[in-house]
Amino acid sequence: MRRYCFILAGLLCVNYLLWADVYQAYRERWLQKAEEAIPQLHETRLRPVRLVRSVADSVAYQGWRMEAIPGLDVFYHTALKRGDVYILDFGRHMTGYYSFKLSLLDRAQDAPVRIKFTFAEMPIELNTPFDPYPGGLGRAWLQDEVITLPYIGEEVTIGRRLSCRYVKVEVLGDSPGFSFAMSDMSFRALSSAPAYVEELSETTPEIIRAIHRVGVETLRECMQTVYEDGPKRDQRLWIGDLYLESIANAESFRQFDLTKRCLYLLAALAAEDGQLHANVFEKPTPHPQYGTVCQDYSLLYNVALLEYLKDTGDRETALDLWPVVVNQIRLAMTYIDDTQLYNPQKNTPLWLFFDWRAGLDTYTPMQGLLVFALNKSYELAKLLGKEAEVKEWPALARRIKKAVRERLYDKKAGYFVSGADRQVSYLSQVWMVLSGVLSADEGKKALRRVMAMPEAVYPGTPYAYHYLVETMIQCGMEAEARQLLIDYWGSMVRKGADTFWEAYDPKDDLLSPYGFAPINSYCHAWSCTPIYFIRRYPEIFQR
Ligand code: RAM
Repeated sequence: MRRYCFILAGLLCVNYLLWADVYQAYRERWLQKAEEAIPQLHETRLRPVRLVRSVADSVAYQGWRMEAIPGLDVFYHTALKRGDVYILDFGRHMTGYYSFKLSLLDRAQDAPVRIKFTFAEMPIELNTPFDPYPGGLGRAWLQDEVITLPYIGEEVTIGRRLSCRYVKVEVLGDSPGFSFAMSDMSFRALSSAPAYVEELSETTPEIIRAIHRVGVETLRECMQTVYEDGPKRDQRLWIGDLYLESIANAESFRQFDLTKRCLYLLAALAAEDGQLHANVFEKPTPHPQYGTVCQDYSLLYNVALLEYLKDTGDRETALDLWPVVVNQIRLAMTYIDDTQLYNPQKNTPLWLFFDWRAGLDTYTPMQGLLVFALNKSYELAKLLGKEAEVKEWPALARRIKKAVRERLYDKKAGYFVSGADRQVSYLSQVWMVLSGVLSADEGKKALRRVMAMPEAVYPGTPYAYHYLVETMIQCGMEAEARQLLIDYWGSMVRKGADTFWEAYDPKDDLLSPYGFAPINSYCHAWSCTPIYFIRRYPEIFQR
């Protein structure tokens, strides 16, 4: 009888684990904590600083540059006629709401006025037809709006939040019966970042100052009521972006409420089995992108929480969110197979992201990231006095490390390979260093070798380059790390970036993960991390 009772209790437990919402007891409070930490948005009112025109230029980034033209002083009194096109330059990247006013110049309005606005972060958005739309993401992210006004004179504000530097005005409908002008236009720019960022040391070269400036602008624009990935496109909280934005924020704005809000929001919206969703939305009410789970991002949440605790000392939050940390590891471990490696097929296959570089094999990077996350999560456990609860983690990490070395390291060549085709990529070496599988010395050799191989798969986004710079610093390759930052982010600055871009390959200006460069985000969260490097390692970057 007792035996049956045990079996029954066991079955109930399994059933509970399979079907229960593991965060049921916490969700409501977590969501409330997320709401309480919503930061205030600071407003700046901006007006255009010049009129410009697009000039096709094969040497310019993506084939277009902007040239200033005179006339802004008279623009507000100039009669607008059907077919007129003007481009207004606000002089900086802005995120917020656009307003304008039309006024009557003579006679009486006898027909509606129709105007098309196109808001652009980059010249390419003003010079590429949007339709027929070839992109892989929703067409309506592109920022073109047609407005028809039966009555003019009142200020009009476009309802959707926008992200741009340039505003193109095309007059689609006027009337021979009257004349009108655009008598005002302004932009209410929003950000939850405080205004101030400490100066760099006086010895810092101009190119590094410029990279820092652009990084700060990028982060400022992405800091809204969550860390957004891109204020133009996606406009939501992704874990991978959050991690990088939060470490850059810790070195600059130090707006920690925002980090806290994001950590709570992601936890409150996790799936019932405990797994975090890769991204969440705030509006109309907080909800996740159901079904989108990314294994590397789930694990990076743990690292983001650790860094938050180290930066703020906020143990209360870290303890509160500790169950999320444990669950990300528990769930990832269900993918470990008999070889002691992460096997993507062992359980429901999850998205392994790592970079937008097409064709990247993520098998080896995944092993490294898992060990990295185990190490960092254990560090967090120690800070919170939770080691006893997770005492098996160090041994798990050791087993994976051993298996990885035995199976994925090409000893003769001195680097790691990935997948059935034994792909050689920068990111495989990167994650093997960050996990501690490769020592600093071995890592240096592996990286130098792989980076000298023209056929090696190199990163396609600033997101992946971030980890490469971090790895170089860890391997004692300070000079190379500094040069890479100058070459990669510096070349965006030289090509005219006001804010750093989502995807960037110096060899391919039209690179787009979505098949259409205008839909790329040109102010992208994960690209802001030069701020982190420059401020965190002044001895490398500020001299
Ligand atoms: C895109 C965005 C975002 C990133 C994901 C993986 O939608 O660029 O920043 O985190 O992909």
